Amino acid sequence: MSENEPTEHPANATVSAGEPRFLTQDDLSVDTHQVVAPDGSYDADEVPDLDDEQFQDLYRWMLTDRVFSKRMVNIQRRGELGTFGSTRGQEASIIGSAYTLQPDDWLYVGRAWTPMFMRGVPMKDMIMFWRGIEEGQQSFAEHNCQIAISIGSHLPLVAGLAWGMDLSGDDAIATAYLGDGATSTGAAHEAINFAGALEVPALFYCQNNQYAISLSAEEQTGANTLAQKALAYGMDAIRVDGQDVLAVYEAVNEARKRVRNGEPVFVESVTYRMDAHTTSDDPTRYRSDEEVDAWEDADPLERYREFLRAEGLWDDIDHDAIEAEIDAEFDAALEEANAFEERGVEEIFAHVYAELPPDLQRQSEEFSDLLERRPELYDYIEQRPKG
Ligand SMILES: Cc1ncc(C[n+]2csc(CCOP(=O)(O)OP(=O)(O)O)c2C)c(N)n1
Ligand SMILES: [Mg+2]
Repeated sequence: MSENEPTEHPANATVSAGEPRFLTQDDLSVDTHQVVAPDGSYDADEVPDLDDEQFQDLYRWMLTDRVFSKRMVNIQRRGELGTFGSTRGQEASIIGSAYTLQPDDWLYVGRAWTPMFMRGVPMKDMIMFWRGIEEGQQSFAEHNCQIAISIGSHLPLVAGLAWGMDLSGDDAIATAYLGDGATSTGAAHEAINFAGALEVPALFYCQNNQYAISLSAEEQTGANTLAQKALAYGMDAIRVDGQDVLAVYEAVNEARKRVRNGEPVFVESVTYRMDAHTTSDDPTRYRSDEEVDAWEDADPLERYREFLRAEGLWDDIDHDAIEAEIDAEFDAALEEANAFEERGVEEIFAHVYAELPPDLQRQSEEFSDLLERRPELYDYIEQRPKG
């Protein structure tokens, strides 16, 4: 046998002799899919097949996402919300992907709120969710969607949901949005492995927004890209420019078709979180102004506006009027959320079990007794976080 010449192995793998050859990161070259370049140029033949109304729709939803984040941060600053995680900078990544999903698809999100509105969830319920009020989540569930706050916890659920959908022959998929940080959780490995091994209709949409709170993506992993992680689990992957809404739409639309055919897919969307992780975070402590300015230049709405102008669609879009409509929708939603009735503190025992297990039943009774005996304790209980 000559050196390094591959021969057929009885186990059906090729073997090689001579110097041991290691697989390296460099064996893999991962491209980033793009339709519209940062300078706004594009090849007209490569534009995804959407009609004018859909192109305009994408803009409206991206603007909705931006306005919603701005308003939520503002009301938090006024003391009307506990905390909030802004999505400014990630609008193309969020909208381009969610636009491909169908109402029966299950959607479990990380940092992405507008996809819920796209499915019919009222803004009021999202405000309530961020105030810690459970009722908000009831309407999420009615629209086949939920938010995972515990990082990565939703990934095995989505793999399981997809398995169930497959077994019952549903014409739909299960989708998980996750962050760069979530790819380091044990749950991500279990879920992606499970989905890859069982070929369930699960789509993993990873928004690499360069940070997991203060930990940069480079510090997060030794892998060159997040997309390549999926390959180890036998799952196909694509990396896409998350500032380019058309590229995201196209990549995820193709991914969804594959997933529907029982080929799970992992998508890495390369984007940036322009604001703080949440309103409780101070990003100036871990990233430079130069870096933020560079990404400000990669604004996804601006890039998409260049495209719309070139296509002659911008003249039909009244940006100011759309923004005013979204603001009015937010005002109405806030008013409704503010009108929500004050909660009973006993409710900490509600919502998880249809029938309270004996232990919790006992605690619930003790708690009620205590409050009856010492009503002054109410002074120390902060009810729902209106402020
Ligand atoms: C299991 C768990 N550990 C820690 C946290 C605290 N935490 C909240 S968000 C976050 C970082 C998430 O980063 P990433 O997955 O990149 O999502 P992003 O917030 O950037 O969208 C952490 C550690 C949590 N919510 N859940
Ligand atoms: Mg992140």
